Amino acid sequence: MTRFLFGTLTFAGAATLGLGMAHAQTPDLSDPPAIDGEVVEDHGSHTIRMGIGLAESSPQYISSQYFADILEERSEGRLTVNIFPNSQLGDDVQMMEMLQTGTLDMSYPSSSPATTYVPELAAFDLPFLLPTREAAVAVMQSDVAQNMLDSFDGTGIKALAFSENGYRQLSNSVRPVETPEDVGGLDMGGLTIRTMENPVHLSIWETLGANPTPMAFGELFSAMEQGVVDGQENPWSTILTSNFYEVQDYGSETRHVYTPFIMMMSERTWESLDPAYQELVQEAARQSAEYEIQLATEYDDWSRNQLEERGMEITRLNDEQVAAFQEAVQPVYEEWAPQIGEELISEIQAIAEETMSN
Ligand code: TK8
Repeated sequence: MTRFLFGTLTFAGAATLGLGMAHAQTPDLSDPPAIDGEVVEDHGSHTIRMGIGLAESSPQYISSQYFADILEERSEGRLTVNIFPNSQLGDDVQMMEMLQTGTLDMSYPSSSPATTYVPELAAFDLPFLLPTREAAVAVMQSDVAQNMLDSFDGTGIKALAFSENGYRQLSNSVRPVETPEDVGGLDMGGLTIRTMENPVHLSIWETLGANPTPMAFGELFSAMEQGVVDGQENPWSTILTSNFYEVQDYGSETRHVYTPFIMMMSERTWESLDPAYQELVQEAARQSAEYEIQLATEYDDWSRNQLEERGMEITRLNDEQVAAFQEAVQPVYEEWAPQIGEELISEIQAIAEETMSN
């Protein structure tokens, strides 16, 4: 336990002080919950390779490190997790394929590119479906979400837990965006926007009059740098920790989609683990996912403020402007709700509404 605490403090300290005078690299982050639970007896040693898309300063990485700490602590060092950040092993789509073939043990993609395995996940891609984080978290912790995780059975992927990628915000290098017309351009020409590899997202940006270009996350920075695309959309924390602000002058607080992450393991790796280790992995995934949501929450507004401090021009939309975007993307519902399932969408809306009436 002492060793763990020391490790954590050192890490947090380095993260806070590391980048010197100019800017803090992380907000004041909650410490991870103490690691409790029994030590799992010896069932052999495993080294688990985990590839993630985001950078070392992201909530995704910091919480994955906590996952690794739980496994290591509770297996007395027999389970080791090596985390490879920054899409260095591949993008979300490639890493999921690697999980299927067993060439990678774990990954942490967005739910959006995983709709090729579990189509119901596309419910999360519907614009403005989850108006508050509380609603989003309640949905991710619901039976509806657990069913989606269970639906990975047989794909070669064991889906362990949902956590938060977060509310997506639009950034671009061309002009401030306040209205759908600013995206679609009319006489200005629509913005070329990189989207995730997901058909609902494609439909959102087509409907708004942009030129959507699906692209792997790992290629995005240089695509923006070289002007191949004008913009992209991701949570403020990603725009900050992946340094997108260096090549994007404008941001708009659109909050158009709440994207979950899903922590995943290769079914081959899962099956190679003793049931006692499986239980530990599942528990650690849940605990670290919960911690990730907390970190993502702490990062969100702080990241936006950091981006402003670093010179990004950020437009906060008023209620009318948000309503104009909601109105403009209505055709996306008409196109996709029947395919995703009206009943599923109603169930999700009911869970969301319950949190908001409390
Ligand atoms: C990271 C991705 C990313 C996602 C995207 O692996 O592709 O834009 O939001 O953060 O999952």
